[in-house]
Amino acid sequence: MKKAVLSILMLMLVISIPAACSKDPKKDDDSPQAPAVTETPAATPTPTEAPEPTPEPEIIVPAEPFDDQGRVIAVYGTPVLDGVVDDVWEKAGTVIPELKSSAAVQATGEFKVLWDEEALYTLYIVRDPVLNKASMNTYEQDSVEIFLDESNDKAISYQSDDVHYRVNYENTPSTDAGDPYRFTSAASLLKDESGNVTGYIAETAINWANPPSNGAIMGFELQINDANDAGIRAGTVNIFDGSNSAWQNPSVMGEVVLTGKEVKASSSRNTGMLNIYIKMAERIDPDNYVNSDILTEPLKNAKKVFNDESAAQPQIDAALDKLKEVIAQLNDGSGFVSVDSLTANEELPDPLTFFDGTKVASPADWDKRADEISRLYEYYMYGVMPDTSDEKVSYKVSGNELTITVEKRGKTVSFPVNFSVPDKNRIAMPEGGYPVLIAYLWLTQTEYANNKGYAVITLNTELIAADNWTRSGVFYDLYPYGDKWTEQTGALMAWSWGVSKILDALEAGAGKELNINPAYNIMTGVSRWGKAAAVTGAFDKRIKVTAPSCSGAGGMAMFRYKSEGKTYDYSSIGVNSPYVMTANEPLSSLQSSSEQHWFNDNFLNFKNVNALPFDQHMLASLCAEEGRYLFITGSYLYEDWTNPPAMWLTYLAAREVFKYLGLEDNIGIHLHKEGHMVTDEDMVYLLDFCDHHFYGRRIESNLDDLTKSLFLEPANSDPLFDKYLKD
Ligand SMILES: [Ca+2]
Ligand SMILES: [Ca+2]
Ligand SMILES: [Ca+2]
Repeated sequence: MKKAVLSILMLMLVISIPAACSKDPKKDDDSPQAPAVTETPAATPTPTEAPEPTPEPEIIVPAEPFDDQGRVIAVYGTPVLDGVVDDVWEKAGTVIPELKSSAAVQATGEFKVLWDEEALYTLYIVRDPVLNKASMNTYEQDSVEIFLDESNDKAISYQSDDVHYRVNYENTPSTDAGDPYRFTSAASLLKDESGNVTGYIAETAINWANPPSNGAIMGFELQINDANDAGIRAGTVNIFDGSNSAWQNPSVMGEVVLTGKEVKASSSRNTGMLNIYIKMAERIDPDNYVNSDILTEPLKNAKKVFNDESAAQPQIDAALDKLKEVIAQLNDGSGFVSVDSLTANEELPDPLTFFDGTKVASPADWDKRADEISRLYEYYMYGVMPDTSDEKVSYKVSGNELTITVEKRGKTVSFPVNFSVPDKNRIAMPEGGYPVLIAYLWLTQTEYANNKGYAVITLNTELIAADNWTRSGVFYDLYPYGDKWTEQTGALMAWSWGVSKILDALEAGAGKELNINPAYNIMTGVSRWGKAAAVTGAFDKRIKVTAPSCSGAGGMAMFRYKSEGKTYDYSSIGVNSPYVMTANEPLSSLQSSSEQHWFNDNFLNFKNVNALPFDQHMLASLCAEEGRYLFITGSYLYEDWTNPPAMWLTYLAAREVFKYLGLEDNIGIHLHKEGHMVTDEDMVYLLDFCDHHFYGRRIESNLDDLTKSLFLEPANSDPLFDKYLKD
């Protein structure tokens, strides 16, 4: 019996794995669904229907939904993942989730939980009069979620054992944290007698990382996302998490206790992970690797062991280890090792030491090292800036719009940008034209900048690369996102390409026409566009001043520096009680389905920030060059997610490289009191900084302020900060 169930489960794994691989988002919508989703073998049973009479009914007494500690009880049993409620679910208690985040929520549900040696299984029966999946944000679609803290250590941010998955009513899965291959699902629609859709059923499985035994307790939460007919999430329904923060904070989950396994029930063979890796290996395109033949034998052996009923656990584990080993050794010809082969290091990597351990010995060496850092970022994180040497860039000016046209190998794309130039009759124009602030999206202080003698150009990034998984926009029209790392450019890098085209157009004559001097440019943006601004300045050496604002993780915040849970003294900015930092944006959030398109595929393989072969002071140091500047801004208050102390650390550590090159004055930081934005105060400092460095003008601001922060105060001291403050 177990064998039959397992083989059906395996079949389901085969069917749903392509959809489960969120790394290929293009396929998400079109991938074939498990047949059970739309064509259930029989009329979809619902739990309220009376069971069909059977000749010898087995009497099953369902478990209680909760134990006396309030934990959800998972009962031992193996369902088939097909979107149909199997008999085995009757063993499990029915959990009725009662925490609704909003009165507008119409969905109600029932959950059941089972487990065996392979996986944790959940059944969701959701009643929902309106099913909608129009939103680009998967969590805003009608869908169900599972959160699991397998080691139950209740960390306040996602660690490698914490996972968070989702599946919508059409069985499209998405992963916010964890290995997408570990999650499988099936879904089917609930209909009333007239055939009207009244809700849906979802069955999911999470394969264990570490197979548990009876009595195991884990962090656990289930959630329904209820979309309204406008495609917006009306709210959520949860068992435990009334704060709606389990997606970023595993410690708010409730718990599940695993029960009911009979001691002699099984031989405890766990082939789940082996199966997952076999499927993964089978999906690898041999053309993408120069040594793909190393996979052949280990894969053959793994399949043999998997199909051999008599294979013991050590043999299964050995086959899995070997398969993992060769997958990690696959060589894509980049000269870089796979993410799994990188050595984890808690220490900040040294910008002045090459990847192979050689020290940078001279400023000329630094140029080579900077080149290496750029290539590390292109390979492991942001994706490649493509070779643009055969592009032809032209432009047209009309009103306040500059339309830029890029032609490459017979393909042509165009996009407009808006500009605003100071009035020549009021504001003296420097020789060569006005300096220009280029901002992603918009700039609140455009009038102020114009009055100070700065032109402003704004770029709508959505035209360059859509801010979602579709990999669409004019950039991807010219450089389609592919399977090979050399064909993968994340959205932040794609947006940067857009800025480079603005500079190309200005240099090609638009600058002269508009009274703009393209050599005197400043690049800025806020939040995700702050991350992008940092990338732009790092990769286009024509950017004179790089000014990323509130950029946080993936931007100017050091990955390896966590400030959450730490206490800060902010009394000098009028905050009286100690300021306790809440969650910083974790790696898993950048890798989630709503943000992963900012990066390439390799970046999604990092499970731990310590494995990154760089940290963000190295991105910052790519601006360290004669005549180039870095001006970091951020916010002290209510910006815990962007991790301001980690941005201060990035400043301190990057300053070492600037110092090494004799350019200490070319880097500054200004953290304002509050606001996820470029504030007026930031802009005064920024333009004074530029006036001073560009033209040697007399300015009001004290530029020494740009070397200071509240994190210098004794109560906020940290040995890591101090290390950079010694001299
Ligand atoms: Ca089923
Ligand atoms: Ca955990
Ligand atoms: Ca709904």
